[in-house]
Amino acid sequence: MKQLDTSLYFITDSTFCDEEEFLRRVELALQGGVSILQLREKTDSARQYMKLAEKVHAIARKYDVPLIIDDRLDVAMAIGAEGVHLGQSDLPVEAARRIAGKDMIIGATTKTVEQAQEAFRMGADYLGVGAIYPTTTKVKTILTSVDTLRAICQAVPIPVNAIGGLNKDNIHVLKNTGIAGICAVSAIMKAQNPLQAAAELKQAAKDLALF
Ligand code: TZP
Ligand code: MG
Repeated sequence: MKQLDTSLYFITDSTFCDEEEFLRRVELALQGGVSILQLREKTDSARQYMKLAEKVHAIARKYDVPLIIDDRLDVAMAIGAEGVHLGQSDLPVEAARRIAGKDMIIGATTKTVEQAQEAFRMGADYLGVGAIYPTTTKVKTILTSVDTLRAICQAVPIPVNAIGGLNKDNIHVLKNTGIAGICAVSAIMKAQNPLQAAAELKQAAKDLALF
């Protein structure tokens, strides 16, 4: 059985810096206590995605943190990543599970109780739910209320993470929702010091007893 710690789920964004700085920031975030890492690339070719994923995987391994590849099961499998994250227009979880086998961590984005229950039934290991707040990260999403987030947490027995515009100063709204963790892109990726930002986010969640 996979032991999954989604408490501090860091998602990358490589669009605003060069590769060296990107990899440096990813490593700092890992040093700051990230528990699970997602490589999220939108514009690259499969080959570029794979090359970058290999580099990120080598770093994540040093910290014993699982690497999840956004959208692309082929890339995840090609580099031996620990998991894949699928949106509502990506490969269905059921198909991904059939191809990848039982050990691959499969995450799914869901915005309603129905989507969440379906993703669970199809074999998802965890869910991402949001956007809780408006986000500056490039993504096609709509806002999800905290009430819907709470209802999803109650409806499925797998870890549910909140996502979207989250930072240490606004995560208090997630108290008593039943989430297993928080996802963050900008709050860590674009921080002056990603190590400190990750550590502070982790501490804020702990202080608030969010999960
Ligand atoms: N899905 C919903 S919101 C979002 C994704 C990928 C982006 C979250 O980024 P940030 O910078 O933490 O708001
Ligand atoms: Mg995606």
